[in-house]
Amino acid sequence: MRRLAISDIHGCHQTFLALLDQLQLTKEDELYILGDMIDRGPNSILVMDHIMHLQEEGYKVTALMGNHEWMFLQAIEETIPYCWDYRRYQQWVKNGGITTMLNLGFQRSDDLKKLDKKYDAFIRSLVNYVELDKVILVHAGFNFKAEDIFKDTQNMHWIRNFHESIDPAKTNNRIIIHGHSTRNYETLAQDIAEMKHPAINIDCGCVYRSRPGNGYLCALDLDTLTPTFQINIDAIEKKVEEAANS
Ligand SMILES: [Mn+2]
Repeated sequence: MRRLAISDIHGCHQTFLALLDQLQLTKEDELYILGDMIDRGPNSILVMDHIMHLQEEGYKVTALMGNHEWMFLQAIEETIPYCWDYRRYQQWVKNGGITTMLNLGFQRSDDLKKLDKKYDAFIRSLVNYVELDKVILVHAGFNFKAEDIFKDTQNMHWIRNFHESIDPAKTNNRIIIHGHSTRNYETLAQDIAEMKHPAINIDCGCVYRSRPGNGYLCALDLDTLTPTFQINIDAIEKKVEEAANS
């Protein structure tokens, strides 16, 4: 039985499947998806479909909320008629949500009223963090200025550059495993070996295929702290890649 974490798939469905194939995932394993499953990449819907499919088939898959799922949730809430304000919808669309809208065949915020209930339920089922014996899993990280880091949900989705501020007393000496801020895949193994701070960022910028040091999806074994890499194999349309790089 292994425990594995994958983060920031960002709609890269083929790459996700290829990584699962490399891992030869079994129903004994536990797989944690650390958020940002959607937006920017070619097919966010197929990524969500596959995660739901694995869960339905009896695989132990736990999905966490990233800032992109949070923005999507805000955009869905936006369609409630009496709070008619497009800012939150626009925030999501400008931050890569446009690709998810295209996948859904939607063109306007109003169309989100037609969103299949299974996606609505899936987005609302996501958890903000998971505590295991030796590690804590979260999308972005934690705000250690907070009295109780587990109550600051917004920072779990959005925080960057928190490693220097980690207070091990607040995490019970566990290692924080997270994504959200793209990092160079080539230095990941070295960073794990050195472990300057009790945190590991596994977001190797899968969707940013043309950026040096990015374009890989990573699965981290949470017991051995061994990474497995999958190069991005998704056929990303040029316009999507340009939008992702802007
Ligand atoms: Mn993110």
